[in-house]
Amino acid sequence: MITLCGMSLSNYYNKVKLVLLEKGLPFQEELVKTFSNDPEVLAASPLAKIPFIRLADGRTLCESEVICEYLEALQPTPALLPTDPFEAAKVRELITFVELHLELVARELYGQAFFGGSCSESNQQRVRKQLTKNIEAFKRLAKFSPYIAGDHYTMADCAAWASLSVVGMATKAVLGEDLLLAAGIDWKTYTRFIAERPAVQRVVADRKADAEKAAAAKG
Ligand SMILES: N[C@@H](CCC(=O)N[C@@H](CS)C(=O)NCC(=O)O)C(=O)O
Repeated sequence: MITLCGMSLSNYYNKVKLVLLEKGLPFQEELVKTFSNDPEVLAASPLAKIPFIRLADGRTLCESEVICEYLEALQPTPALLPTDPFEAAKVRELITFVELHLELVARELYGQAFFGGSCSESNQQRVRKQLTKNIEAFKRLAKFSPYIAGDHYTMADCAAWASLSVVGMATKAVLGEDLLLAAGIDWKTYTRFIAERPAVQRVVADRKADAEKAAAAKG
């Protein structure tokens, strides 16, 4: 059985979990926190980033998109990538835009938005400028008709569902304006639509239960 390592607070963890659930692959979860120094964690994920997976024979794999591609190859149905190679590449192109050009740029704001840290005024301005440009570019690719890549649910929806809300909330919290909504990307309606899927509901319920457990433990 596959073991998914990480924590449900992580958007990348939830993206992989969503793919596992959509494909009906049996898996178990193991709590691994970020910034681990554990040699076993570093052997599996050299930058100690989550998520990573461990197979029954002990082999491990990190980087969420690499993991999702492995899962797609392992269990091709239900397909989360089109069979046409070009259309599949278009889905991957969207995932790159969501994760590299939106999420990774917005990530600089997370410390202040979610974890009580701070982001300097100059960094905020830099992030705002870069994100504003990247969001316009993303709009040229994303379809939302009704899914992000068109009329089929794909791996790009797993990535977008997991990341767009975080980008929206972080920009609202730190920059005073949800840059996605301001650019006309109605991620809230899209997220609600995607959340009709049972797999998404399970991910959301688990994340909520884990957050409540963590809050109770803090007292
Ligand atoms: N490119 C990585 C990004 C994963 C990532 O950044 N995970 C975050 C949690 S959401 C993390 O581990 N952060 C701690 C760190 O960067 O050291 C992936 O797709 O798996």
